[in-house]
Amino acid sequence: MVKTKKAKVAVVGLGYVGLPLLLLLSDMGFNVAGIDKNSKKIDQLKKGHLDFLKNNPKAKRFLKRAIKKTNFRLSESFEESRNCSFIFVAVDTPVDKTNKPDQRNIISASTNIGRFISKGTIVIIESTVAPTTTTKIITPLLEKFSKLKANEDFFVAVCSERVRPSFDVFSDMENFPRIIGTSDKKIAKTIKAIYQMITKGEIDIVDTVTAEVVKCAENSLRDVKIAFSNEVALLSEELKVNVLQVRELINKRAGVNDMLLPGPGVGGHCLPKDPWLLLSASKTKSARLIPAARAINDSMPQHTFELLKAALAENNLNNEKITIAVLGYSYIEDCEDTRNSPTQALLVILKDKGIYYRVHDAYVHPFNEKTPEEIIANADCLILMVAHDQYRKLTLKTIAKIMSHKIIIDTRNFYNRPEAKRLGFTYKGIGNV
Ligand code: SAJ
Repeated sequence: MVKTKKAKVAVVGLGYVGLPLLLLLSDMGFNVAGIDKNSKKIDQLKKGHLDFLKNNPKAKRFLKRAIKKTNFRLSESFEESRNCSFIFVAVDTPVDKTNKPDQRNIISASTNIGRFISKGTIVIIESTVAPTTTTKIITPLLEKFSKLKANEDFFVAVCSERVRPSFDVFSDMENFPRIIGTSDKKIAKTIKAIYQMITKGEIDIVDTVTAEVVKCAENSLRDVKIAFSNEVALLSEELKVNVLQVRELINKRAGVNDMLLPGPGVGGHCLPKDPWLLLSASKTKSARLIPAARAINDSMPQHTFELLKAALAENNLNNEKITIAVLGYSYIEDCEDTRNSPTQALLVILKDKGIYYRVHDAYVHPFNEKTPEEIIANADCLILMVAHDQYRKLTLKTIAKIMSHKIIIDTRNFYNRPEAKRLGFTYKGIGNV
């Protein structure tokens, strides 16, 4: 059993995964060091200020308690990672413009950890990495800069995070099952012991590459499932059937949530990149389904614009002098995270076509400065991009009264189409026109 009070642990990368992990470990009594290259972030945290977790009561409570402790340290220096029992690596692992893994953060973290690592330390990669990254990139760098031997002097394992930025990160962390990838069976028991202190979920132990494939493939599967729904939605529009009814009847069959929801695109920090991390490990480049799914999902903002164009034409309106009210900027409902948001892609298209738009999103500055009603008032078309709960308070009746033209592009099938029709709207939902 790991002795929490004594065990010194470090978390490298204090983002969406690393910061909650650091706060959780500190609250569990570990002697923790948080390391991040962003000095502003370090200073803010030392003052007890949170940014993306500012609305999370547990995070606020944990940080308030932690900064009073002597065994809670925050630093830009990897000096703090000396003599640790565990070092968790949670740096972000983006892909570049050509969808190739951008390994700079992982390389820099591995190099710096290597410089200070001591015998007995276990390095755990929580970042989602392309398969074989741990064995081919991370471990060799740790050996090179430490002059120590992996699986003798120090150990490396993969345990990719499974938190959802749009849910309570701590409940995910404390309940989700985890998959540990390690090449050393004896060390597996120790790593399992620490994760059993973190999560009530089941813990599986596999080899490193299998663990890396599982994490990338589970998000690739979700991306493919969403692309399937988007493709059926496009077909439904052509056949004038309601994709939501199709989905409901399909899922009713076996009571499983087989078919996901169509939408205006796939945002966030996981699904747009993890499929490319998975495929980057393939040297034969034979993959066709996963890239096709990515292309379908990335085409949905353009499809949203096509629906807008059709709706404007039906009302003898064209691009000049119209005002579009866009509801929702974040990538997912009731969340402030805007990474890869489909609305960002749509606004690029509107701007390119010279179409004037106003945006509302209560979670995202500066789109939270006006009320939804103010953004919608006198607009010619409303595009609902994110199903924020607050929009449920805005009835179609109210919307009908304040718009100049009654046109709705509903990318989340958020509104009731028959009611919209009764109120005289031109209504186009994705897969439900
Ligand atoms: N989306 C759809 N249709 C759907 C579901 C999602 O268009 O039916 C869109 C969302 O609007 C969003 C994007 O896809 O723009 C991603 O949504 P997501 O529900 O997959 O949420 P994420 O990106 O936070 O995904 C995370 C992932 N978790 C981790 O990587 C640890 C993913 O593995 C989870 O399955 C997912 O949360 C979840 O289950 O909520």
